[in-house]
Amino acid sequence: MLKPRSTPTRELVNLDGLWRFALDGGPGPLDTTLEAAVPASYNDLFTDSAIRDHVGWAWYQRQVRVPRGWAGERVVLRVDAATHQGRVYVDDVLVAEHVGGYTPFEADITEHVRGGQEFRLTIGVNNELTGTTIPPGTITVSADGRRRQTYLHDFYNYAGLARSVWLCSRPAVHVEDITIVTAMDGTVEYAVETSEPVPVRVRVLDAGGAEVAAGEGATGTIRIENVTLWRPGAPYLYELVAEIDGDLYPQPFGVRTVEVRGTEFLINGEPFYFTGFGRHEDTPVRGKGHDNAYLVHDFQLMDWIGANSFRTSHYPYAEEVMEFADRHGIVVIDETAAVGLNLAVASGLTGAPPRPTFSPDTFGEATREAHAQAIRELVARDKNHPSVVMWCIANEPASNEEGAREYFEPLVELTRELDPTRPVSYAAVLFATHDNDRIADLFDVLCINRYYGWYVATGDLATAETYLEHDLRGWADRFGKPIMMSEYGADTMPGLHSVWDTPWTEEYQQAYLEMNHRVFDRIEAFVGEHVWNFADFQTSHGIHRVDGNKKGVFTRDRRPKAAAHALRARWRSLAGRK
Ligand code: BDP
Repeated sequence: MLKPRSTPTRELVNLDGLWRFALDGGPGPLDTTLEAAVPASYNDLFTDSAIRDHVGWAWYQRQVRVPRGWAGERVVLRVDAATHQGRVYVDDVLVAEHVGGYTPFEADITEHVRGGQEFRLTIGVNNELTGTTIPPGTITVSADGRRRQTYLHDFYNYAGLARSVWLCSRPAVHVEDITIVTAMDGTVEYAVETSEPVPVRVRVLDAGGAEVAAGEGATGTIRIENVTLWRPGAPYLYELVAEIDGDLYPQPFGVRTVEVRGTEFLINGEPFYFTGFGRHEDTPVRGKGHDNAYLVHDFQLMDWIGANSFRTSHYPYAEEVMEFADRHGIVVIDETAAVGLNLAVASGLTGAPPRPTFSPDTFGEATREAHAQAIRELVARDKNHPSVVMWCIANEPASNEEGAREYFEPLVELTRELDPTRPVSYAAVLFATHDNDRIADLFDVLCINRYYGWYVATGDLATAETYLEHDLRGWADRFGKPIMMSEYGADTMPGLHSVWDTPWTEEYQQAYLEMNHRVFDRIEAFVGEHVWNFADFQTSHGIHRVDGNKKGVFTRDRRPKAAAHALRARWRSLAGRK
């Protein structure tokens, strides 16, 4: 699905702002005095805990005027994200319904609206997570009748319209989709889908707008002479302009290749070593609401610290983030929202007897189909971003359990079918070891999440170091693939200090990271390190959380903890060597 853009043939109205908001409602006029900001999660906007803890539908509403000049055009409504399920009504008519909280959807509403006139736009959002949603969760009813949502991941279940909403015009016969695959010699393979079979022309423009290649036909291969590659830290973007009679769409792209060879991860044929973070979309008050000020500042901090990459843990991020990464040469591992497919982790936390993760009664066919759909929508949205170098299709699944292979094999195949150009990975949980993991051979890169010195061997970094080295060497030896640490981190309260190895102190976070780095540097097949987490983030309540997860190298308001300076020294010196 193409991102809405203003072009000579398409216009855009941004519908962000203040919308009427209520928990009870439907397409009719909302009976409320509340207003909610869009984009923002609704949970932290209000002081009423009934809103924060609400489970079910919530309603957003506003009047929208269709521009007068749009008569004769198709009118499309585009929702960048409705978490986790959205229903869109134009006046009283349901025009779109979508499941999946982090990917966009749209509806052609031409038949329901008139140029120059107003309509009542209502969007219902549902935050429920169940055994067949991605991510999964469970709803229970407490003794006093309240519905309660639990889930198998720690980050808070923020919900609402956390990204932009758009009203777009486009010609009746239009460009629907564009796929671009590049090679280092400047070869550009393209495929343009149109709403009807019509002649297609393409032009490639360089960053200065000069035409550097052109072709005809809905699919084809053209070549940019003296191509400038997109490189990590040195981005360069071209635009492929797809044209048909009456419509034109410019798709930015970069020319670069990605390949896994032996134990190396190659970008443009050169070994790449990932430095950076697993992150979250999480800020005070906005929750997961996209915010351009935080976008700019977070990328500044990543640059300051010497991070060349990040993983979109644990869901697809706003498209603005992906485009920013393209423009600024930051490398991205792009993850689906499949976090928590692991009932052993849940039982470890709750004491409940373990149930098998993959079974018809737990996560079966229907979950896998939702997961497949999440992969389809992620690849469809992000396939043309040069910054995206790898798909991560799940975080910490029970890859050691029976049924894991049957569950994952078709999903890996699907991902490769949808995009044969990028490596595929998953992030492995502590319980999945090189001995008992059942799926790692299906993937290209071993992404390992480990917390030795935090959840295991807490406060004992010497023991942690031996455990970690044994564990990582086992993976490297058994699979012979590139291996990276996709999560390692220690909760840290800023301002807490100690001369000893004392968990929660700033010194401990630094010593913990340094211990990990000593081990990484001893393992040849190592291709990267992503610290957990870039910044502190909000979680559900729990006895091992203090106002959220404190493993951030930056606080939630983006101030550096002591470890930030140590990481900066390491990553800046690695940038010179690796
Ligand atoms: C890992 C999860 C991550 C958590 C982290 C933690 O992948 O989402 O936030 O643990 O506990 O297991 O800090």
